[in-house]
Amino acid sequence: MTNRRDFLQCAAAGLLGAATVSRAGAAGLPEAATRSSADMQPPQHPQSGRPYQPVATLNGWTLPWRMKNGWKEFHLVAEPVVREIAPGMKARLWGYNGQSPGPTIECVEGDKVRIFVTNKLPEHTTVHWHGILLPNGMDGVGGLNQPQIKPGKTFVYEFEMTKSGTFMYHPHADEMTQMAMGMMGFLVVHPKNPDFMRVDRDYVFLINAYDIDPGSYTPKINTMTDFNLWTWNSRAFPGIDSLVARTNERVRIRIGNLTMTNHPIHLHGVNFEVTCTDGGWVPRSARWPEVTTDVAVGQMRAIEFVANRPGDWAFHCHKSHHTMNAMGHDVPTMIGVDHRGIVDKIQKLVPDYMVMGDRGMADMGEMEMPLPDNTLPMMTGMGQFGPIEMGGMFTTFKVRDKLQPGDYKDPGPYQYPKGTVAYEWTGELAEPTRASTAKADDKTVTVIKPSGHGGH
Ligand SMILES: [Cu+2]
Repeated sequence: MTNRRDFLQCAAAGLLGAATVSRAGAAGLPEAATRSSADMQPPQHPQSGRPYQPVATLNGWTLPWRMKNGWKEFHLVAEPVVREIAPGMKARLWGYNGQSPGPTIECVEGDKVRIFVTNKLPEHTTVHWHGILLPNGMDGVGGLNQPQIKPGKTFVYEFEMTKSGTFMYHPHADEMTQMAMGMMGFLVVHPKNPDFMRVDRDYVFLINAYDIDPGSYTPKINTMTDFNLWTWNSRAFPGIDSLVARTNERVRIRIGNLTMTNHPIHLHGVNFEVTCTDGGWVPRSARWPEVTTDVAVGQMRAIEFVANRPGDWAFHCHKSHHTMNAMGHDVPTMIGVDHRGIVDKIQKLVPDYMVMGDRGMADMGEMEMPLPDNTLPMMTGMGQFGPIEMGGMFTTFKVRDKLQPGDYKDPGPYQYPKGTVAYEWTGELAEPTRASTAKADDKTVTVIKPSGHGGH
């Protein structure tokens, strides 16, 4: 829950670059609201103007705006920020208005928007408005469409929102560094007709990833694929907000991917359809049912469904390494390795030596090992039945029969009706059918023999 105390009002006088903005005829810059709390701000209904169903940004918030002579004015400040990735770990990132990702910008189809961008980074930047159809000079590719915004300067972007949909913003200047440092945000344009594509709850988040060595705070910006923190809105499970819905509500989840790899996003408990991409709304005749949708690099996918089954449903990236927190990827696979007899000998040489992973890695979910400062356990998060053994890109989608409209608080663990949870069987068991009678510890190669034939 957020309150106004999170917002530190930035006086216009404190900002630089007045000369650069005078062309826009602005008498003073609009408020540059800033926020450092990673709590989700409940959806903000518009203070005035046309109605729409506002979005809920996971562990994020919506940027306030002001109207000035028919223009909707926003103020983004590009700057270094500290982001809590999950309780126990903070990262030094770059973002906008106190956070990475930056605040979500919400407006309405037909709006004329003026976005002031103040650069408080140590190097130049620009902002590109991914997916928005606008005049070429407003597209934000440094060097190609505009000079870069030097440190201390403020630039103005002005364009009309000609279509509704889901878009992203990010720098198009020293992109590799600035995106690896967390500079990105969402831009949602609501349809002019509030009944078009109406949903009851509308969530948004960006997929991002960082490479931060345990014990350190700053991402390694040259990493191309081997990231160790897989995050949604720069948060890792168990630090990611739960999504909630009342039974039978229609829900939309808008997911943008600004990492270096694709993410197959999987939601349990429903069949959904992709209803919008960063190119626009998908016609009804072109949709099909899914339980996983791949969100490729530089893509946005909005999924929609009716939340008709109460419960605590898992919602995660299906690449299993992406539901892990910082871990040594160099840990050898020890399953089946018999340590008996050698542990004592190794411990004489290496007193802290311990056996890990000889029965699989599930023990890691319970193990309480001392961690270096500022890192996260590899597999964390507790459920009502024990460790969930997940980190990274994982959260829960909680559907409840009794939930007030506008209530986005985590309702706690699901109360399962009696007799609806998988249970231990203690009765008689028939002999199970198996592929082979060879024992797994045979030193010979296991051959799966077809049954009922002569064999070979
Ligand atoms: Cu993934």
